Amino acid sequence: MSEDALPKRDVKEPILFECAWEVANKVGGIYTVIKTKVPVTVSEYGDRYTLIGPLSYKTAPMEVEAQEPTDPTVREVLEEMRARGVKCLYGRWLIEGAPKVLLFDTASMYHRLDEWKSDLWNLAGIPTPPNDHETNETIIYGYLVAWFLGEYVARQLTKAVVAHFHEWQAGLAIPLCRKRHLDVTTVFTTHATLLGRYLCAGSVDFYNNLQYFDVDHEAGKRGIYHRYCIERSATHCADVFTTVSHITAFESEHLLKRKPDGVLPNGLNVIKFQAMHEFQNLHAVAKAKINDFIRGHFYGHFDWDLDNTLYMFTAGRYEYRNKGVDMFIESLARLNYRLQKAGSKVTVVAFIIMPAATHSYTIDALKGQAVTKQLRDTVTEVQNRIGERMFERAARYHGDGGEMPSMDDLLTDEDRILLKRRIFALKRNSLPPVTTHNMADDSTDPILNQIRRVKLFNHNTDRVKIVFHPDFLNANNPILGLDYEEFVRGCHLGVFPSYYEPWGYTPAECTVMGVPSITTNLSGFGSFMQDLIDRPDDEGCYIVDRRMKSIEDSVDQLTDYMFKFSQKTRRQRINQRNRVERLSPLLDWKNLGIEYSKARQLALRRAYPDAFDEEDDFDFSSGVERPPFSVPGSPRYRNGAATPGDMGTLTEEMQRLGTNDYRGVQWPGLTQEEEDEGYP
Ligand code: G6P
Ligand code: 1S3
Repeated sequence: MSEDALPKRDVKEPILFECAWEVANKVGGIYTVIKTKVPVTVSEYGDRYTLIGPLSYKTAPMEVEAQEPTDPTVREVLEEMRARGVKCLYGRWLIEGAPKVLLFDTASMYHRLDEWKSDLWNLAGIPTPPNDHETNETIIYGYLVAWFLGEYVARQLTKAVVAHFHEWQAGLAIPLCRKRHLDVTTVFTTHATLLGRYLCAGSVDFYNNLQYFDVDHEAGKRGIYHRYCIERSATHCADVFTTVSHITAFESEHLLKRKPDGVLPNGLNVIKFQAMHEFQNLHAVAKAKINDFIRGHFYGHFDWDLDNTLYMFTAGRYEYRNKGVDMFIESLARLNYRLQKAGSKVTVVAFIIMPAATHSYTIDALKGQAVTKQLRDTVTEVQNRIGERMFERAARYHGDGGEMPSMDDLLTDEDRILLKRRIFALKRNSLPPVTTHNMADDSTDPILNQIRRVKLFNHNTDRVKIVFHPDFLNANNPILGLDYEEFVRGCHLGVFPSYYEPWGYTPAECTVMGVPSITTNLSGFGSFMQDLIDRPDDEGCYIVDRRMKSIEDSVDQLTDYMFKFSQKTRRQRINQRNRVERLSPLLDWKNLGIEYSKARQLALRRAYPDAFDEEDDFDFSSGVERPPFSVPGSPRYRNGAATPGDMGTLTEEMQRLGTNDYRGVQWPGLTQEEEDEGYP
């Protein structure tokens, strides 16, 4: 059939396939993006929405309920693919919104890897080395998705199909769709760039040299040239290219050589409590659990007041420099000095929650919890016995005006000895450990080494104590037995001084739980908040300047934020938590989901321009609430910047303008001399 003879596809009710390596497969932040966004996407697309991911036999049975496809075209395509040996699971993802999912078993097609690799080389000139497992998975997944989409659009000819891909691991299908001229329109969203992550983890002055990197050379030097080619071809072949923040848009323009069409900020599925004070109560309950851990961990040296203690924390993937742990520890050392010098009665316990290779819990950490538990049990026993005796004495009253029992009668010698034994068990010759686990690489671990360098060893005189928990949190752990969410609620301040952070879910999660946080203007989240709120500091959203300030000045600024926070009264902290929590709507998918709608609209317009009238404006009426949203006692939002991913701004104005038009603080300008010199 000639192209003219093909029926026109309906762009008003398109079909949507969203593809990502983390669909029903938790690896990192993209899982959170996809999973939390599902309810708004389902409300817009209903059964026209399907997610496509890889099939992990370990996790899929817990995440997905198998079902037969209701769409006859999908059923037909899958039957055919199965007949040719493809294994897959189709069903409902068991999360809020219960979307349809299709998971492909990449292992079932490994025998075609070489064939597909040579096809990729012939088609797109992308080379692939033999032993890169992640790339092999990417190729098979990409070819399966492209195969599925090709068969689908060849059978279903009436509706337009939008295929949205996240990150390079899912992006390979995009050049395949383009080269095969599949009648789908594609959106590619990158959540970081491969080169950016690698370059930042080294000791490069990344942001000031972005325009000078010889990208092919740098990728080759790091052994990721083939991956970079996949990422770059997905970027260039997509109808619409987007990132998660303006800072990553800026980075992408230089490293991937395409200016993004738009920014799609990450949201969360915000759950509002009936009563405002409910989240404050949750803080108090969770804090009590952290208090229990502290009594155990610091046994023998626990000589401070928990009512005057603040819990600060950082958490995330163990990327020492990228996540700013280096800056956090240095600032903690300075905070310790300032608190000591000021004679402060406040104690700050700083937690670092970053999974690393470990052997097990340390004996010392386990013992601490055991001896305090024994003490607690003994006190409960003694307490019960005292109660019994008191009751017995009181019950024998017969009108003679008998006296109250004395303490000596109630607390026997036996009880005293038992209690003393438990107290002696709390004696300890060593300092409370800075880590809860035996590290696999104790002597070379960068976090431990820096703690050693700044000498934060949990001395009694230290006002800042450190607990490095190199594992995920879990309510069933014998040490720090809380789930991550509960732990965050119990803390007072999250500290995330990242150097490389395309978005950064950790501070966003703090915000919706009403926990103040510190981020930087190099993180997508930090810049986003700075862009939306006039004075973010006043709202409990502190932003360290890591763009225009020297490292030394940024460390001082971070120290200052933490010191000032430590001077707040309880009342001020409670007020600040209320203010932070009020920012939640800014991060709610109900408001941010519209940016995804815009991206899809743009993709449809680009693929089917004739289906839209000249005056036809984007139709955003479907299901998503538009800001300004109702926020009680609302903070001062910046004028006109309520939807920072504004597609119109980026596609129309920004294509025209230079690089410095990205939202957020300006970049340091280069002198003419520096411009001429280029990247050293
Ligand atoms: C919440 C609770 C209060 C408690 C307070 C402690 O607001 O509702 O009952 O006093 O937390 O706050 P703090 O910042 O000292 O942990
Ligand atoms: C990326 O995960 P990461 O921690 O490796 O994607 C996340 C979701 O978009 C984002 O929040 C994070 O900044 C990126 O770095």
